[in-house]
Amino acid sequence: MTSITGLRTRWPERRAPDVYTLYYSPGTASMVVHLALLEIGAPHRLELVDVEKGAQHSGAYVALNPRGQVPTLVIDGKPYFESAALLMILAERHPEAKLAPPVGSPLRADWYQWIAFFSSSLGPAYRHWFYPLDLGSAEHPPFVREAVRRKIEDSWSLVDAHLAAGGPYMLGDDFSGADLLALMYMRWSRNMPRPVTTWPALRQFADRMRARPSWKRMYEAEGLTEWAA
Ligand SMILES: N[C@@H](CCC(=O)N[C@@H](CS)C(=O)NCC(=O)O)C(=O)O
Repeated sequence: MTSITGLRTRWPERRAPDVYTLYYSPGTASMVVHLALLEIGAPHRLELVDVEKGAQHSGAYVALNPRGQVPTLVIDGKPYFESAALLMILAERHPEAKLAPPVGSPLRADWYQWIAFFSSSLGPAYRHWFYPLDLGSAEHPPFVREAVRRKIEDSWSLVDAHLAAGGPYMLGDDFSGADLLALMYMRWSRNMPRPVTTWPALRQFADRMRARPSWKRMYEAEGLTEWAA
């Protein structure tokens, strides 16, 4: 339409709703991304990667994710990997969902700190626990297993003390995406020598988070049954 000034009037562009495709495997590192999508209410498509059958190593999947791991999130036609990065990307693209505090705020700094802690300190320890082949053996020698166990449990002791002093959420009073990441890693401890639910503040946090609708919907969609009570 042409206005009286002779300039072409530009109506605000109508953006199609964001549609994401999440390549996932139930209960794995894709869980935090799935939870974030549900918290946001973003339209998304789930594509199952049958990790048990080695589908993550198929040529078609490796073309999307050269690491041959889940998750992969396709955003506007481009695939991205690393669960914590995907969480941060989604938080940034959907500020209204409040998965991240405002940029520049002190809480934003806390948010970065905890996301980096979970993904770069705790995450690799879990990976060592569940994938001894990464270090070259089908089973860890007892001293390695013990060291990895201790690293995971020390991390949870730190988070338990943090929540006890400044909870109920990782950033204090308000829920954020950092809580979704914490919850995913917490669930992975359920069959370990010391499950997180044996720490009092972690137990309370887990119960609070598992009451969220996103948790129930994710459980249904991924067909999970355990650690739901
Ligand atoms: N740092 C990666 C770790 C991803 C990862 O280890 N995914 C596991 C499932 S939890 C996987 O794909 N396992 C299959 C394999 O490595 O073959 C992330 O957080 O996205």
